[in-house]
Amino acid sequence: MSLTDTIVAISTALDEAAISIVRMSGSEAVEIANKVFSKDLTDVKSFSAHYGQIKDPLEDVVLDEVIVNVFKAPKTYTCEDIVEINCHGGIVVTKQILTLLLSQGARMAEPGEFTQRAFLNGRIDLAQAEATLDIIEAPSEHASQFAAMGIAGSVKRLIEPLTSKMMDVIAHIETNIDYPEYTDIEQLTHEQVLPLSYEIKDEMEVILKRAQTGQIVKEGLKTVILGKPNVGKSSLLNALLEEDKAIVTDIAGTTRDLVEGWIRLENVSLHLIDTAGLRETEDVVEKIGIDRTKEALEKAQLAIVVLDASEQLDEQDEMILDMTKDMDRFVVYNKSDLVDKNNEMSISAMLGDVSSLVDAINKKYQDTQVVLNNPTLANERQIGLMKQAYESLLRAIEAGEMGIELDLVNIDLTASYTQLRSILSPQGEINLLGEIFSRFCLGK
Ligand SMILES: Nc1nc2c(ncn2[C@@H]2O[C@H](COP(=O)(O)OP(=O)(O)OP(=O)(O)O)[C@@H](O)[C@H]2O)c(=O)[nH]1
Ligand SMILES: [Mg+2]
Repeated sequence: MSLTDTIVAISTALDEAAISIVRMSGSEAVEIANKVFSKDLTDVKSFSAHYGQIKDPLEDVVLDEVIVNVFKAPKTYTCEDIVEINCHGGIVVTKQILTLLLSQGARMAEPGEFTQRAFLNGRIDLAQAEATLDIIEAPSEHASQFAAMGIAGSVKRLIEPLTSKMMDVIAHIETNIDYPEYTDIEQLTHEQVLPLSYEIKDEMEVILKRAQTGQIVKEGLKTVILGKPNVGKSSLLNALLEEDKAIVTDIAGTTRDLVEGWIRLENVSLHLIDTAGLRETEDVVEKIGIDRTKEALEKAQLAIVVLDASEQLDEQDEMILDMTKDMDRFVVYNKSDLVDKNNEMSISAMLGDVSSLVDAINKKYQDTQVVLNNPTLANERQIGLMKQAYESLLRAIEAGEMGIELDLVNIDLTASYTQLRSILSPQGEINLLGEIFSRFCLGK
């Protein structure tokens, strides 16, 4: 697969719609378009739109009336010539146009290949490429907001100050070792290297902590609604979602399977899971449901334990409170409309009165606002590399504190640096020597 061949794909969802877009990228994009379009696009301006017809040159039939957008290299998404054909959104006509372009010399693009070219041609870094996928797949508004920051290069802005500081130290140590004759470059000492390392370590800790909160914001907080049968768990799910998602009846044991839904609160998105009420039962189906409840609880990041405010707590309630005592949880008293005495966490799912719970959740996750407004690592790959870089740095610090020679300390510093840089570029592309020597003008 050469980078210069011209690729084509249907960029919009293949479904009946007002418009579909068939996109080509590559050095022959304009030439291929010229073979099938009623106007010559050779000398048109970049970022221009052209109305005309798509014709099959062999059969001389018009397939569709279209608008063609032309973007000329290098200032395009892929850094190559791009031609986008905006046709009518019929499935048949869109496919016909694609087939026609393939027959005229374009190659079917692999999944993600347009973005891959943007990356290979140096227009975006690895983190931006990932963010492009993230914005398409974003399950929530928060996730989408995150991805948008990623596309704008926020991860790079996060990483580069760290790598830059680290490279200052690495290059200096390397120079001391390799060119001791350059007496005008001072010899670094442990007393200079260690404070700088501590500084970088502290910054990494902040980034890692934010990243964890970021993952919660992005994926939604996995929240299990738990309680014995009939306390109003499904009613609470429905009240939070403001729709009748789960079946509600006055029969204990109504919910048998997990019922899921998503909501965006002010500070956090919740991935809500309504569960089968926990109790001893001989019913086979209900038993399976209860097993699923327990599995869901193991994976959950937050539990909402629902109690019935109109009844005394019983053994089952106590058992559920005990099961969740070590995790993040909220305990709510539902059916508060049936009693006079209200406490802080009183709600009435039936009446849609759940504001005390929503307020408490927003309060607990108020930090997420900071995360949302600042660059954050976007996914497990990036977080994994940051953790590796952090651990390498800790090893370097430990060695430094023990007074081990700086050239040995530098091995772990360099490892940490490379791990950090791999967040933005594949390891193979990191030219360590080049980066070291670009710092010092040694050719004097
Ligand atoms: N008065 C009052 N009744 C409620 C409230 N919430 C739920 N109920 C009633 O309690 C009964 C059980 O509600 P569900 O939401 O099905 O309870 P559940 O906990 O999901 O029950 P299972 O799925 O069987 O475990 C229904 O008759 C609801 O109308 C409330 O806030 N106030
Ligand atoms: Mg239920």
